[in-house]
Amino acid sequence: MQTMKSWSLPTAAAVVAATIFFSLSTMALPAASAIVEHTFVVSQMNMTHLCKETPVTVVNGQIPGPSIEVTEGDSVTVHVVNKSPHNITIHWHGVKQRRNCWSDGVPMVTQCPIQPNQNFTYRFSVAGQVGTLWWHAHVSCLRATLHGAIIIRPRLGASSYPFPKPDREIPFIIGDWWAMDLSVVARRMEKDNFFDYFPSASTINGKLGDLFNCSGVPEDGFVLGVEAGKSYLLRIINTALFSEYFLKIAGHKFTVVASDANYVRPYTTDLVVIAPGETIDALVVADAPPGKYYMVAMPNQAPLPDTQTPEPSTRATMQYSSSNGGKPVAPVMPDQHDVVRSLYFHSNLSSLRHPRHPLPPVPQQVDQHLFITLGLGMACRQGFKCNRDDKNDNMILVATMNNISFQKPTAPLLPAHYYHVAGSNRGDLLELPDRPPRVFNFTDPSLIPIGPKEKALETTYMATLARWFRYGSAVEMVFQSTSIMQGDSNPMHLHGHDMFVLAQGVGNFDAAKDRARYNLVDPPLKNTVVVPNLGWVAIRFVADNPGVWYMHCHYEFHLAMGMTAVFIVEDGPTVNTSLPAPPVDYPSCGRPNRKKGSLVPDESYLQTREIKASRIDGV
Ligand SMILES: *[C@@H]1O[C@H](CO)[C@@H](O)[C@H](O)[C@H]1NC(C)=O
Ligand SMILES: *[C@@H]1O[C@H](CO)[C@@H](O)[C@H](O)[C@H]1NC(C)=O
Ligand SMILES: *[C@@H]1O[C@H](CO)[C@@H](O)[C@H](O)[C@H]1NC(C)=O
Ligand SMILES: *[C@@H]1O[C@H](CO)[C@@H](O)[C@H](O)[C@H]1NC(C)=O
Ligand SMILES: *[C@@H]1O[C@H](CO)[C@@H](O)[C@H](O)[C@H]1NC(C)=O
Ligand SMILES: *[C@@H]1O[C@H](CO)[C@@H](O)[C@H](O)[C@H]1NC(C)=O
Ligand SMILES: *[C@@H]1O[C@H](CO)[C@@H](O)[C@H](O)[C@H]1NC(C)=O
Ligand SMILES: CC(=O)N[C@H]1CO[C@H](CO)[C@@H](O)[C@@H]1O
Ligand SMILES: [Cu+2]
Repeated sequence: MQTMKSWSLPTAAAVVAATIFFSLSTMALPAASAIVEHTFVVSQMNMTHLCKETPVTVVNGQIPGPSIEVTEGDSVTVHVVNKSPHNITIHWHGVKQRRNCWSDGVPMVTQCPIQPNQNFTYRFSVAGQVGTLWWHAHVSCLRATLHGAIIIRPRLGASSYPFPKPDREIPFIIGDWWAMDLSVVARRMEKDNFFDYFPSASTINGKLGDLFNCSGVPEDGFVLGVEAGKSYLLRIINTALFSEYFLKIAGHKFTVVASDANYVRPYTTDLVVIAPGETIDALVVADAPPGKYYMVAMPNQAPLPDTQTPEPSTRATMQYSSSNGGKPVAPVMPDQHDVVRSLYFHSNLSSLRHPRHPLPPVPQQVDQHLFITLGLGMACRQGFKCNRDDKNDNMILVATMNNISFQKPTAPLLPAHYYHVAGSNRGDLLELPDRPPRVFNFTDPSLIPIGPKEKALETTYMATLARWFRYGSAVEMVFQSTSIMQGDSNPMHLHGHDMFVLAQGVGNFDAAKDRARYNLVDPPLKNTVVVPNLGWVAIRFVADNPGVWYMHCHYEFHLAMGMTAVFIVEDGPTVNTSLPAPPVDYPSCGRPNRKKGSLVPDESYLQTREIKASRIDGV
């Protein structure tokens, strides 16, 4: 049940596809590249679930929002028209945005937000990428209702998939439903770093399913109609704010064939585990006795003594065309605390090297090593003196990387960096250190409960945390989850780059022992890597995309609480390895501020543009 305002545009009408023919001399392309154009009208409307009318912010009146379906090499143009009362940006999650950081959609990092009644047009290419990605608002909490799939098909058609061609392809979006105004939750979270709200339901393709009801009337559920013997490619996306999910289908197995728009060696399992930010493409063959089968998505939960959060499961139904009535069969789900299954699932992924799908080489030499601890801490609000035991409100709970919590900049960093505005240069922001300031038993569970042991470590502080990388550097990062006040996993997402996942494990990373386990042959390539509960993961990536890139945990509360840094990749030596100028309708915000040391960019944009240009030409 939902009520909607008139802003809902028929999706088809909002999509215009124009085709540009390239005259490439060397190879005949099977189909020409296109410009795929969408208009996203962001608006506020009311939806009713669980007997409660709730204000939601949506694109084109729908949850999930429209899918962007393109072919590898196409260009995408999305006109965002903000008719909502909120500041909005849209992030194209996993799209590499090569030399196009301007369209990455992170407020106060890559752009000023699109303010109410303003428009901005995002333009980007999906060259060199195939598979399932997604888009979402990069504004606190609103991504729960502002998201949709990005589906990139191979230029050579479905017969070029490195797995049997499926009969149908189905987006399968797992999300959460909040029976409350998320903009209110977001304000509360931003102001106090206080989080005491939980999702009311989980959803599949926007539907709550029959585990939920309003006065006994079950909620609508997603039904996947299948024909016996046919195969289905599920493009699974986790858009939820809070949880990693276990997904099972009674009587069926998955063959995982891709993740984060990178093919993986086909891996057959009865359980998919997917964290917020990840995508998993899995083939499901309708090879069970014709009938009805539940597809259950269950949020997992950190084991005790960690705080437990109420997060409900949801289910869809796989229904054979030849089935005649009867109750659906339910799968046997793992224990919700059995989080080691996430480690197993993710450890079983490896990349697929194939002549038709070349992959970049795994960096064998490393220029920079980072060891990054992830955890919680207590910080004092700026300008206050704090004492934890005073119980004053100035000591706030924050999330950290190497014992520093990210403080949001007050003006966007990317234009400041591009135009060399005072305050944005190296030395003006706090550099993310190579390693944490203290070595302790990072994963000791006795640090989870609040008490004297944990208090000795919890003090931390806030700063705008950045790390600079020379163009082309090969970077190794080990993310280590810690147990201060909680033992959560952390799905870490890097913008603008994919990361090779070399190894992962539980406990403390032990360089001597664990480096020997690195997979340098066929590690999976991901934009979001899951750092296991009280465990670690080691990745490598090449910093070859100039710009200012967000790197953060994809759990919304960790993100809002500061488990974030920006990675600043410097320009390379040539024009085609440097960031070009911003787009013409690039939004601006705030009054110009020329104070030295301020991060606020100003009108010197235009004057310094020439300096920038000559710097590029001069090298
Ligand atoms: C949503 O419901 C509220 C309360 O009933 C109402 O004031 C508001 O106008 C509604 N909004 C829309 C967009 O219909
Ligand atoms: C935004 O786009 C809409 C629809 O194309 C248009 O009607 C409106 O004038 C634009 N607003 C601004 C501020 O450009
Ligand atoms: C792969 O998954 C299986 C089944 O869950 C598990 O037993 C095995 O340990 C996993 N492999 C790795 C390397 O974790
Ligand atoms: C860390 O703590 C855990 C749990 O108490 C313990 O099993 C482990 O041996 C400790 N590790 C180190 C390096 O002290
Ligand atoms: C973080 O830094 C503060 C201040 O230097 C220190 O008191 C605290 O123990 C550190 N905590 C961790 C986890 O490193
Ligand atoms: C940049 O251009 C040069 C010369 O045209 C070419 O050799 C090089 O491969 C290009 N580099 C990238 C990263 O596109
Ligand atoms: C929206 O963004 C502008 C520009 O940064 C800012 O001044 C304003 O306070 C923001 N509004 C809200 C509701 O956050
Ligand atoms: C929101 C709502 O009406 N929930 C109801 C679902 O059904 C159970 C029992 O069947 C009720 O207890 C809930 O109140
Ligand atoms: Cu996290």
